[in-house]
Amino acid sequence: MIRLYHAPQSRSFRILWLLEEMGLEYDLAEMDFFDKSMRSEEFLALSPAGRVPALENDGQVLFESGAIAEYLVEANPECGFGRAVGSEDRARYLEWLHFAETIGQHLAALTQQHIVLHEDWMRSPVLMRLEAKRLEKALAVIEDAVRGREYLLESGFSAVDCLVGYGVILARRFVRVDCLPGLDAYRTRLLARPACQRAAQKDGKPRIYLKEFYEAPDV
Ligand SMILES: N[C@@H](CCC(=O)N[C@@H](CS)C(=O)NCC(=O)O)C(=O)O
Repeated sequence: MIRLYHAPQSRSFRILWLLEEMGLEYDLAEMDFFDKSMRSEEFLALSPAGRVPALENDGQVLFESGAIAEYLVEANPECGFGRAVGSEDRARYLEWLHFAETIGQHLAALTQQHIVLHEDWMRSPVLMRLEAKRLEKALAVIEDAVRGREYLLESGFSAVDCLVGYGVILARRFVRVDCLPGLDAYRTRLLARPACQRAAQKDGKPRIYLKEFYEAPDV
C-alpha cells in the first residue's frame, strides 16, 4: 500500500494530485510544518532532510517529488502519465520534470520573504521584486509551451502537468496573471480536472498562503 507524507499547501500536493490522476489506492499521512513532527526521528528516517513529499510503498521509501513521480509512473505504465525512453516526447518530458524545481525555487524564496519572515525588518524588498520578476520570466517559458495546446506535451496530459502545474497554480499569488493570459488559461484547465479538485479537497486546512496576492513592496 502506498503512503504519502504530505503537508497542506506544499510541494507534496503535486504527488497527491498525481496519485488522484492515476487512480491508485493510497493512504495519506498528514504532516504539520508547525508541530515539529517533520523533525521527529521517525520522519527523518524516511525523509532525512525533514521535507515533504515522502512516499512509502511496500517497504520502499523515497523522497524528492520528481523521483517519486517517476517511480509512480514507471510502476504504473498503463496510466500513461510518463514518457518512456525513446518515445517522441521523452526529452521535453525530462525538461519539464526538472523545470518544476526552477519554478519551485522562486516560489520557495517568495514564500520565505512574504510569509515565513514575518517582520518587515527581516525581509528584503529588493529580493521580493527580483524573485517575482524571475518567476515571471520562468512562467513565460510555460506560457510559450502551452500556446495552441492543452497541456505541456504535444502527446497530452502527463505527470509533468502535475509537477509544473502546481507551481503555475501557486504562482498566481505572487505574479499578476493579466501579464500572462495563456498561462492563466492553462491554470484554469488544470484546476478543472476532477483529480486536481479531489486533491484540493484532501489537501488540508490552509495554514501558509492566507492572502490571495502577495504584493512586492516598492524599492
Ligand atoms: N525538491 C524537493 C523540495 C521539498 C521541500 O523543500 N519541501 C518543503 C515543502 S514545499 C518542506 O518540506 N519544507 C520543510 C523544511 O524545509 O523544513 C521536492 O520537490 O521534493
